[in-house]
Amino acid sequence: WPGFDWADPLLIEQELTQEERMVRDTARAFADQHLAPIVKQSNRHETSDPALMKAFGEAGLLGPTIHGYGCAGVSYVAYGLIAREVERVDSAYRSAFSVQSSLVMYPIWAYGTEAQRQAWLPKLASGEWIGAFGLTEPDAGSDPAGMTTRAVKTADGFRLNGAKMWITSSPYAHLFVVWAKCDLGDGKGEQIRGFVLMRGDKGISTPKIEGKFSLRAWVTGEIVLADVEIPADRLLPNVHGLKGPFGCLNNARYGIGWGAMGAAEYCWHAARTYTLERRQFGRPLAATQLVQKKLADMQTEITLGLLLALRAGRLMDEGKLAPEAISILKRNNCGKALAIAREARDMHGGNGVSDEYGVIRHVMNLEAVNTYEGTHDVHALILGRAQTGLQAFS
Ligand code: TGC
Ligand code: FAD
Repeated sequence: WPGFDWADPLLIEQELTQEERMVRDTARAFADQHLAPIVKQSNRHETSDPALMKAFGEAGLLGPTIHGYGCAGVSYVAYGLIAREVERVDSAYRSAFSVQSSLVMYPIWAYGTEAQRQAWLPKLASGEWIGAFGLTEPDAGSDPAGMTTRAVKTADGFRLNGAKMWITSSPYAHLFVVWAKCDLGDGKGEQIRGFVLMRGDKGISTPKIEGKFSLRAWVTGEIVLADVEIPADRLLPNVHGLKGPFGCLNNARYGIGWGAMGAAEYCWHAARTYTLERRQFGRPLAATQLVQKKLADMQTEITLGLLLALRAGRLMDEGKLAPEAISILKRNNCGKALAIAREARDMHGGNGVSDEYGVIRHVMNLEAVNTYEGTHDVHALILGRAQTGLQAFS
């Protein structure tokens, strides 16, 4: 019988192509060099440096599945591996990466004109520009169809009014993909449409959300729109309706499914190391049955979660991954990662609440990760609807 690799029991490493391993190694080196050394202080003091996005860009990690426009053009599995390595350090950094890649660059690529792609994607790929994605509003979170932000057609463009809440990167952003209801006068009536706004547009402000006890290492804010006038070529013309923002969310949720496993792996390995070193009652904690059961549960859930992510990635690359299957991935892996992080925190005893050990930071982060991009329960309702044909949202 072959030997057992406790950290990779099902030899997932062997399922990766050479290119995927290379991308993963690049992301790991980037995370070790640029993210791990700063994360503790950044999280402790709730500070972050927007220049970090340029470092992501220089490493070639932004918008990685897009071909051309300064992007790497790699597989969705490779994209997932980047998310896993970045989130192994901190979910806030993966958030910055996900939003830039899947929620800002993707819609410009998928729904924009060639001129829009040429104008904006290279600057976002290099990290020279930071992007934000505005869907959620103060009174419309799980139910984005309830948004009240409106765009009104003017003689030479659009005027936008409204407010977006809980927007990753907004205080730093140069460019904003904002979803608003609009009647283009094309006979389709009022529809949700995507608009690209710029930092310099008159009437836009992006206050930081203070007092956030999750994802403290990267900024979150609002986007407030007061009579913001934009030219006509800022409309993303090739999509209308909720399938516009949801198309972006499919990609981002997929990446989060991988990323959450990176955070979970950090916590599992930390719990293993700590309980091997910590002695109570005259022996290592890791020599107790309860601790070994907890480690076995973590190992099992992470192995299953990574297999799920890998299979989803292969299907994504073949264009065969249904959005509902992405709900299984996002819901399972975020929920399991949060449970693992909480368990790892407990296994560290009192030290577990100190940021010296990192696990409490992951617990706090994963609370938000389990909530954004569709809460754990909203994904259950998506799956419930898909198997019963009955919607239970309202
Ligand atoms: P529903 O009737 O289901 O659908 C309306 C239209 O949208 C289409 N659609 C999708 N298209 C593509 N992909 C998907 N996943 C899609 N889901 C729905 C659907 O086919 C339909 O199209 P059409 O042409 O027939 O009009 O819409 P509903 O209003 O009943 O939606 C319910 C629900 C719960 C599924 C949806 O509202 C939902 O997913 N809510 C969660 C909201 C959410 O995820 N928000 C995320 C905000 S962004 C964010 O959190 C970023 S954090 C990132 C970070 O920092 O990392
Ligand atoms: P609500 O929708 O009010 O939900 C509250 C609770 O009610 C949840 O437990 C939910 O599961 C439950 N619930 C809701 N509906 C039902 C139902 N029908 N049946 C049963 N239970 C239900 N949004 C963006 O657009 N862009 C971003 O960049 C972005 N970044 C974010 C960053 C952070 C740090 C956070 C915390 C959020 C971010 N969000 C972003 C917003 C995020 O997507 C929303 O918080 C999320 O979709 C949930 O919406 P809500 O907060 O309004 O909660």
